[in-house]
Amino acid sequence: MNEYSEYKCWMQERKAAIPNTIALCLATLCADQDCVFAMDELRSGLSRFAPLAKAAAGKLTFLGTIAHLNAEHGLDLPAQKPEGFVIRVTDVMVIIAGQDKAGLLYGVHRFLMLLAQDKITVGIEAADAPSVPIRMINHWDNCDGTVERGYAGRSLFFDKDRFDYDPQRIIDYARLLSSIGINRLSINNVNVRAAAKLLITEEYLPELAKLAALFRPFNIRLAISINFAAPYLLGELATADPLDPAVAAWWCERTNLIYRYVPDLAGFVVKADSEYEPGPFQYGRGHAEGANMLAAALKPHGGQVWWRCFVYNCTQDWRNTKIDRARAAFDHFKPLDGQFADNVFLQIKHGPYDFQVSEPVSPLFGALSETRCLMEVQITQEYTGHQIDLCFLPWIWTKILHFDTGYGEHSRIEELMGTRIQGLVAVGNVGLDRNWTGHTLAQANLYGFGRLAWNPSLCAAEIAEEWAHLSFGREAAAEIAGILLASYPTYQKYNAPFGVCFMVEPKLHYGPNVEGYEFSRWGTYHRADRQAIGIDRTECGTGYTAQYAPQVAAIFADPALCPEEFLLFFHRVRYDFVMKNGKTLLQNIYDTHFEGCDEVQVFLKRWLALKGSIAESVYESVKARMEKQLENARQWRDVINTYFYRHTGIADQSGRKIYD
Ligand code: GCV
Repeated sequence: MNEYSEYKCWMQERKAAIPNTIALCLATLCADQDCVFAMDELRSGLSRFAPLAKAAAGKLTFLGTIAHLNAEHGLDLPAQKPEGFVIRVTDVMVIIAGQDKAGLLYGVHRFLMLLAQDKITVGIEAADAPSVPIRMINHWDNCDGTVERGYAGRSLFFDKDRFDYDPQRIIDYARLLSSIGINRLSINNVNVRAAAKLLITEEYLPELAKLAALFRPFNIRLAISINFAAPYLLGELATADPLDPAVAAWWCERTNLIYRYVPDLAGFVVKADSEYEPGPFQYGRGHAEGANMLAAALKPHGGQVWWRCFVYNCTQDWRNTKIDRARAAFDHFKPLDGQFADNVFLQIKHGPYDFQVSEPVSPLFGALSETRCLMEVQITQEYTGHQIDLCFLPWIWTKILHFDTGYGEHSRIEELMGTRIQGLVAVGNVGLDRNWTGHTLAQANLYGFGRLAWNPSLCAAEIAEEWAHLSFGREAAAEIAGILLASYPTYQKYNAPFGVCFMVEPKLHYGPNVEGYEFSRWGTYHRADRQAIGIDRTECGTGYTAQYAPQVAAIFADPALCPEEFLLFFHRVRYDFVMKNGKTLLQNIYDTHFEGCDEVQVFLKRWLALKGSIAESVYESVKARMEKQLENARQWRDVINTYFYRHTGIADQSGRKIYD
């Protein structure tokens, strides 16, 4: 690789000769109309590889659907699952075949990615298909151009209450997303406020249609977040009661109108009865009633409802130790299991709280047996460093995917993907910044999300190496992947200790504020005093552990067995509690905070050593962010250590500096 562009992410130019050159002559032998777009993508993708384009004597390239190529050209390509593909390279030909049109496109992208990693060789036969049908990004973009929890500039889609975008940039974004298998995208914030309420009116629908047309060829169907109260917010009815026939009829008509403009709209994302958003509770109705009413309107059009389970009491009294926010999603939705229409998907955050740095997997995934759901993760780094601090999220997502819910056979989350769990959805991390993600290395999180949604069995190291190779070339890849892979454990060390959540600056959610959420209404307490910290969530406490399968509950409920990263999430523990390494909880808090900060210093040194081996622009921008990260880690270290030192009066055994 000689030219590096932050804009091109993992689709860099590779003008230098590739060792095992596969020469292609771009005459497709497949007459299938569906091939044209994939062919163009292949052609433009190959233009990144100069020697290939110039190849005189090339191989013949077959592109098409598997059925078509087998029937017309006597091939024996094995059938794949929907959206799957086969890549076959022989002495005389290259075949890229899709199970369907989408699969063909994904096959083209995989071919290009393998080529860029020097992995296309004669004799290769690669077949692959996604594990789940829904691989979605949720944008939290507002129509005024701001992005809720966005750390990469303003919205790609909106400005000043209008659709406002550069079509070429949208096409480039769509290409990036389709190269990693994303097939759904919701464009607006789940908090549907101000002008966003009007996205479902004819004032905005023609523009929505134009945007959808840009994504469509890339097999990406758009979705929108809707406001449950739209019938009265738009001034057309006096109520939004889901059981009122006039409301149901209103949604049917409105949905019909939307589909006249966007016939392949994927559906509606709904945040209802959550953090002050309206919902069925307002009318004494349940969530199944609300979701099913919308599902009925979408059904004739093949649309779906993604109904978020982020429903909890956000006006809690901190004095009340009986209410436990962690219980909320299960308590609300488990009793409704089996009551949802077949085009409703419960969209469940991966943990019971809210994208915290260390929280267990939500018990709802294992417990729901009759309801389809999606797992929601956050690529945007709301609690994981705002795309200032380096935090490679596939590291944690793979751990989540390996979690064994303990319900029945094949009960690990990754095994439920494709059955009860029908998809992965993530809050996106992209904005108008030239490098898309603010921190250039945060591109790896977007890439990793797509790869895991496609194949939840991939490991974090594989993803890091693949991404680093594609983005920076083979030489720097191992070192950059190494830094990425160390980054989450490091972030965990200097953040809130051992499964305590929300020790962050209120509203901003960056930097430490130990008691920032301690006396608030959000249900986010650690209740540290002079002797102990943490919440007892066992049967003797809030009873949250009982939401898990019995054998899983037994592990979480026993402080000796509970994974230490969640110790204070599940237990109230004295500072002199002895942990697995033989040291007290307090000493472990001190140690991890000193270590975390030291490790950031090491990242910076490792990065500085890469000078000259990666493009100057990315070298400098990442260096600047790492310097800020170091300041943040120091602040965390000192605030946390001082807080616990002041509470306990017990000094660090190693005599390191703790401010008093
Ligand atoms: C879109 C957290 C975030 C909010 C977000 C909410 C949600 O509370 O801080 O910004 O709102 O989650 O997921 O709905």
